[in-house]
Amino acid sequence: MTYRLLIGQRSYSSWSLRGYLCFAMFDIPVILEEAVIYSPEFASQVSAFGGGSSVPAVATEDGVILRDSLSIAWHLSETFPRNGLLPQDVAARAEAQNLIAEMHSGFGALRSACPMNLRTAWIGFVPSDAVMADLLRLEARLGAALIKSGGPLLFGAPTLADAFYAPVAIRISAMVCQSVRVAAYVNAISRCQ
Ligand SMILES: N[C@@H](CCC(=O)N[C@@H](CS)C(=O)NCC(=O)O)C(=O)O
Repeated sequence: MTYRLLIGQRSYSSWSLRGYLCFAMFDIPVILEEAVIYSPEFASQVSAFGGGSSVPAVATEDGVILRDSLSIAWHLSETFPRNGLLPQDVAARAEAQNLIAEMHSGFGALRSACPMNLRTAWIGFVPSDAVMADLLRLEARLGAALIKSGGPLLFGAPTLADAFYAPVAIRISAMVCQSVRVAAYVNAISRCQ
């Protein structure tokens, strides 16, 4: 089965990077197509692909278009149960699903204050109270998973949880100081494909 994946620039689009990592980290073959977000052609590129209004989008061989990073993640984890997309252990798997869902629906203050741009770093970024609350929650979530698994990634070996947290972990590392444990995670995830 060969999938087609439509994404935007991975340096500027965290959701595109997540969609890409859902395939790349687990050796799932995919044909990559790239749209240019923030360009006048973007909407027509997504619509020509058969998507909704955003990237990532995936075309399956059955002619279904997956229009959201979460549906892409769930579909691939069900279709490739042997590729290790989620932890084998039932409790760890539930925790990974929790983390993925929370990244998908939460961390709004952090998301809007720290827009994705992996091509630059900021000096003197001062987080607002709301951003700091998100950062503390993020650090608590990552820290708890890393203590339990022993690292270097959230559940030891790479899982979809890393695919979902990598973009935010890497981008906040360029803005704010974090605990040694989370900094080590950022280091580990940066070395993954
Ligand atoms: N909930 C969506 C969010 C995707 C998203 O917001 N993608 C952005 C790029 S990072 C996008 O395509 N924005 C263009 C638009 O919405 O018009 C997902 O998880 O896939």
